[in-house]
Amino acid sequence: MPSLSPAAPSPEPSPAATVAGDAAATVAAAPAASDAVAVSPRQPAAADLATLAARAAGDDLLAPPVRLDSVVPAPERVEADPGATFVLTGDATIRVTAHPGAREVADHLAELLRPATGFPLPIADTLEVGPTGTLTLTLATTPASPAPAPPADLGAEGYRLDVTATEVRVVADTATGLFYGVQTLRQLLPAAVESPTPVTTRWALPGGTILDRPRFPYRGSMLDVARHFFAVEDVLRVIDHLARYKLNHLHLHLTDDQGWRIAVDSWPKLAGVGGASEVGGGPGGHYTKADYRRIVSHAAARHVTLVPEIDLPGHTNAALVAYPRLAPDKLAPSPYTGTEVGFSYVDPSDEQTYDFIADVLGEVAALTPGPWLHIGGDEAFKVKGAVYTDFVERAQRIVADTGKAVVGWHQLAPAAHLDGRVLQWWGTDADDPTTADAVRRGARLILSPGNHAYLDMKYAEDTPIGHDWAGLIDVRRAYDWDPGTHVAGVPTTAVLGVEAPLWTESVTSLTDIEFMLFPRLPAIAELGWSPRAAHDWAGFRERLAGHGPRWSTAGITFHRAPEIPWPATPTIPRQERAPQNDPTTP
Ligand code: TNX
Repeated sequence: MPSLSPAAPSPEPSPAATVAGDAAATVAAAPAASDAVAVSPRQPAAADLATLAARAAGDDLLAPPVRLDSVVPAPERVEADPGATFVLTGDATIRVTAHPGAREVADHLAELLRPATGFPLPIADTLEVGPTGTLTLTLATTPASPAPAPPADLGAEGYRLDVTATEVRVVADTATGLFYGVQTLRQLLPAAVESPTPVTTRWALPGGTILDRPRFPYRGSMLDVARHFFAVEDVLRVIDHLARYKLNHLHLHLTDDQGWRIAVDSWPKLAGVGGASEVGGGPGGHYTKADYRRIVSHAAARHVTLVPEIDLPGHTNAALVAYPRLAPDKLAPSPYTGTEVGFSYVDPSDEQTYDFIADVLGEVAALTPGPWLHIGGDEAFKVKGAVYTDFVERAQRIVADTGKAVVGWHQLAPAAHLDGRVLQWWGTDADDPTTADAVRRGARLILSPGNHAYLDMKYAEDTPIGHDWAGLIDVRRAYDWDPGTHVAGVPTTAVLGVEAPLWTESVTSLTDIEFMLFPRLPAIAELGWSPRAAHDWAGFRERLAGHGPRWSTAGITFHRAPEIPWPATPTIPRQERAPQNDPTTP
């Protein structure tokens, strides 16, 4: 199918469409390849071009800045100053505290803004205000900083953002705080900022002050790379999606019955043999240690901590295919490509099993800078009672020996407490005395209730992929619950945070991943970040709606959930781009 041509047919696609305001942002499509020759039936009329020119001239009525209170997740405090719009221009500079972490954030900001604006945005390691509009990133803890200390205790992740007519200033105590200030700054620019190619528009930011910090320290998502394997590039893109919404943990479900996805030098057949399968009979795959380090470093640059999961004692068929001596009957099972659970387990009565666990967890811990090791523990239906708790207690001690803290699904609850132990709640009834008791004994909880936070659940009956065993999860259901009070008998103080898992039995591509993440991931992100007092479905759906054009412009697939008032599709002609948005829409 031929591409629609740009406005003036020419062998070279026009470098940028002219856009203004959120609703029109998606016209900033990537240039088509050399086949842009056909005269399009959707060529703009002269009147359209005149409107575009008027908008580009900067008429605030046609292209008002984004609202200061439109940020997702909702900030703790927002004070708009409608008289003080800042307009980013080609001679703007980025000024940053001379500090390596802050400098990295400044580089990140420049990388976010340069493609769409086409501005050079040079970075200076000085806080002296330049002659023109500047973007300033200040680490308040640096003694040389001339900035006043932030008025509130911003903590390890908070920031203050001030937008005046002459400057945009982010102040934080840490580079992480600056990074989150930059994510907010990005959302205050027109949606066209997401364009991978230059766009001519008025780069206005709304005036005022935002003071912000998270409600919970752990905000995450999980990607199951075991049921289907996903390339490193896909994982990096998911990390970018998390960072956009101030999520700071990526839990990688690295092993399951259908595949073992991480290279382990001391047990090489785990990845080499156990990695060569996946649901549906595809080729599978695994991450080399170099691959995994790439993921770790990309995550670190986005202030995301990796949480690797080696699921034990169940969900281990792939390991048993590679090393039958770990199996209770010492016989090699067939590779598994179905979607049943609960049938496989490593032999809890054989010492070799604990050598295997120590070797694997030791190598994974050495590759992982973050403090956590996740040992699964779910659905080990054939390892019961004391055999199960004894196994878990040994595995927990092996984790502690690596210097990491244990995370496990809430089935770990009956086992003895160990310092720093974290349980991940994935139940659907929110009432589990065993989990509440483990919390009383010192465990903290990550909230992933299956009926609210499971992103592999279908949105609606007709969602083409996904499960429904925990119910249908539309955006409202993903949003309307409180992690702080969700599980009976678990106080807010014991809640470490929230995580939205994506199991991938039916998810086979990056497009599928994004379709299940968006728009529910921002809902979970808001539960993890925003103060409970800001919780408001009516306001959230309005704010979320403004992100549709951002995702379209960035080429991110999303589900056009009917309960969100998405802005109308722009009427301005645009070039065809890769299929996007809702695969259910013809
Ligand atoms: C339950 S949730 C599982 C996974 C499946 C998922 C599908 C959990 C800890 N275990 O093995 O993939 O359901 O929704």
